[in-house]
Amino acid sequence: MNMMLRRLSRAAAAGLVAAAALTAAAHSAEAADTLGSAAAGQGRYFGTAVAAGHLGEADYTATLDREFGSVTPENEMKWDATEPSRGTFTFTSADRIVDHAQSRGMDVRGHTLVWHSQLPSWVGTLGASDLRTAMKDHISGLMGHYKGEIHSWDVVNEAFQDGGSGARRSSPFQDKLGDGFIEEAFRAARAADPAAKLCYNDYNTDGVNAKSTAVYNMVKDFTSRGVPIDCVGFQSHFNSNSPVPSDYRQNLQRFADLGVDVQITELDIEGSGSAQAADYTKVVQACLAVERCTGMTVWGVTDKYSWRSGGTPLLFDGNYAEKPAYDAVLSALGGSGGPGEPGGPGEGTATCTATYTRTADWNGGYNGEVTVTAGSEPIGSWTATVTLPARQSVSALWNGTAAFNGNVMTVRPSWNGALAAGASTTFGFTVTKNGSDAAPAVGACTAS
Ligand code: 9MR
Repeated sequence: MNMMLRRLSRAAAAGLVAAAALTAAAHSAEAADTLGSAAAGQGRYFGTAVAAGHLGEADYTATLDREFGSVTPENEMKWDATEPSRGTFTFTSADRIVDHAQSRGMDVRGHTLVWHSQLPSWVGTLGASDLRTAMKDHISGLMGHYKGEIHSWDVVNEAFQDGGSGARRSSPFQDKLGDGFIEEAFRAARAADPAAKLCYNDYNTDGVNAKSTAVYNMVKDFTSRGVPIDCVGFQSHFNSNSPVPSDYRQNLQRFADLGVDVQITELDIEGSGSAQAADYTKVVQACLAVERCTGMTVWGVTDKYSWRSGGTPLLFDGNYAEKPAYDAVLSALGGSGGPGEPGGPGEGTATCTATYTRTADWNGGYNGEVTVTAGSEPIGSWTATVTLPARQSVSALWNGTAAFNGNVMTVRPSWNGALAAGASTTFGFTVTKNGSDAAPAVGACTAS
């Protein structure tokens, strides 16, 4: 089998393929009443920022692995971390996070490709033409390394100024390449990894205001001219100076109405107790009310490692105890009933069905999509098998993790394991025909 998937080749190098797939399945089946599984039951992901340096702490990883379906490397994919000198890429810390996530069946958000901050000094010394080349090389080098492994990338981060001007922020990119750098970055990103959702990400854009309207106008311009953009990230760092806006949902909805997904990308809310819990509820409810709000990420696992640790803005305290804000989020996500409890996966007979369609076709290959639908009970996880005709091979897979045995591909969920009764999810894959145009056979779906 000609496997070109990075996720499998990197795992195979560590001798982890089979073990990783089994761990992911076992984990998903157990994690019925957690943030990640409750959000998945609503068709959303629930993620967290992760720092590679904390993965060795048992309580940190236990909380991460139990609760979250998606991870965002907090600093490890930034330009200073990945290309400290021109053309020399270092992925060690980011790989640690991606490997950890994949071995537990979690998905990964990429953060971030082009940003004025955490930028190595060599970038600022380049002239316009060299800077343009360096920006595109950075995008293709970083996205290429993780091709097919990242569900959404923050392509450009924080390119607009605060305040009422709606102007772009000064940066080497803005100052030397002008407004067009954003569009150039998105085009380069689409070419580097066509399967990844491409997001513009910013802060203080959570309500309707001059800054968010400037971003809105850019997205509107992009979608009208066919510039590739799929999503807008709303960082959502809130405190008493910057509270959850009353028009938060309305603002998310106006972006969604442009035809892009919206994501809450760096959520944290300073405070404590029931007031903090109520604010978290507002945010979750706003996302759930907007059909194109595809997921939420909190900016860290525990208060003690938050960039605003003094403001205790997260869902777990410094001892990893669940705060009232945690209960509020879980409840707003509809979480109730652990495995075997009323309403929880495993209570009755969990079943699912899998159906296959070919979604694209060209001379040398095709894309297939399998829709997995839960039966009359909610499910915590699923497994579907796809048997490939002789000679065909899989070159990419998304929204699932695969293990191969000869020509049989066993697919388990990445972020999309838990499904409400009757709800569906899909996974997709690209096949190289190698001269055979026959259709693959999709076997029975099993649920737990
Ligand atoms: O949480 C990140 C912190 O560890 C870094 O020191 C900081 C450096 O700028 O970046 C923090 O993350 C930021 C994110 O990348 C972009 N949006 C604002 C976040 C909080 O500052």
